[in-house]
Amino acid sequence: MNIKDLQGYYMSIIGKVDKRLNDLYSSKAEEEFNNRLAENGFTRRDFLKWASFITAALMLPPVFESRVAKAAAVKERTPVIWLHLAECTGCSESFLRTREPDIATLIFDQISLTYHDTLMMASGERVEKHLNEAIQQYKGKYVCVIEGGIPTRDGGIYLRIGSDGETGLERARRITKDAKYVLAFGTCAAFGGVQAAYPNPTGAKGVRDALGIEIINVPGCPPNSVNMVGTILHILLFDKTPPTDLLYRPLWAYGSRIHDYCERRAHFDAGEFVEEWGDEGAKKGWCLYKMGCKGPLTYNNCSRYRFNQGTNWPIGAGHGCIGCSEPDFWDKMAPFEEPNEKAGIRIPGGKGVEATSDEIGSFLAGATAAAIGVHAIGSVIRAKAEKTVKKESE
Ligand code: FSX
Ligand code: SF4
Ligand code: F3S
Repeated sequence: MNIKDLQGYYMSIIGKVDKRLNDLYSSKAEEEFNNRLAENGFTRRDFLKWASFITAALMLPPVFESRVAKAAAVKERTPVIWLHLAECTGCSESFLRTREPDIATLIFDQISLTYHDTLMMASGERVEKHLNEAIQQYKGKYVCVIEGGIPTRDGGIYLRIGSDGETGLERARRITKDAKYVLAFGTCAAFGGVQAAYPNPTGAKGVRDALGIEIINVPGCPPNSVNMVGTILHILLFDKTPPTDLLYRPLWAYGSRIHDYCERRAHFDAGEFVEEWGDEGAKKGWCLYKMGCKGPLTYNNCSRYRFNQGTNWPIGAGHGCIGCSEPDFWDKMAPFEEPNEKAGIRIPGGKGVEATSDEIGSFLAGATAAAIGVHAIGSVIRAKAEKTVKKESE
């Protein structure tokens, strides 16, 4: 499916959504929800404004605004089990700085965050017990959110979690097995992330590759909160995963490039570039392409929604996009502060048009192949080194 087909697709399933919401709706739940909004200092109007914002972000036709609002008041909440594997927890940080209604309202009222490694007060065996009970109680019904890559080398021994020393690989396998939906939040969970960067000593992989299961990827290092909240809301609303691109990223969030909606785009088109950090162009907010911006190669919507409740984003802060929502970006987008000459981006003054998405696609595929090549070389060197070590210890 193409990004242009999204609205038609959603209109074609609107009848099913209405039926589902009518079945799940309860005036009591709505009353409770309204009370909670008031307790948190929000008016109904604030909430409807937010519903309208998220409807637009999800690329739903405007007739869905009232349905998004209604989804908040369903009687059955969706249980969410949120795991942390190999990562930095930046994704949760980004999520916690979500738009209004604040995280407490969203997490505790619209979804039921049954388990979250980082936000929970408890620790140790009590937590393990709680996790196991939640899995049993919500078997086949819960959404499993995973943050972090999965070390797979040597049976996954490079990541152990919990009082039993379970490996991340075992834990992810066990907890995703009975989940209704699995969402990979962050580039680490989606594609391996920083752990998987060359030389990838722990054999880290994204969840789909490590476990061989169907999941939705919500990459970014970290992803913006709109993409995480929106994906959960999509499931609440439709009981369905969103249409995705070939990398299993929701099209509504990852269907266009950073460059397409960038606030500095007019400067790119006018051939006005920052040539050096701190120069006149930098002060005037000109395009960062020559300083290595990978916005023309990166599919994500940060240029529209920014971070920290819309406060700012990398390009707004004066640095180029480093392509953090693309697979293997640590390897294939580097060096981060130089343009990638091989990407085929034509800047004004050349042919006057930037590369087409087909050209970018083939560049990215090539770059992945190149990155795999580097990893393969790394493996050969490592295998040789391991042999040498083995020989020496014999
Ligand atoms: Fe990775 Fe998220 Fe980057 Fe960090 O959990 S995507 S290192 S922002 O925190 O996984
Ligand atoms: Fe924006 Fe980067 Fe594109 Fe320039 S190259 S317009 S800074 S996304
Ligand atoms: Fe990442 Fe680029 Fe957005 S670096 S946060 S995809 S602007």
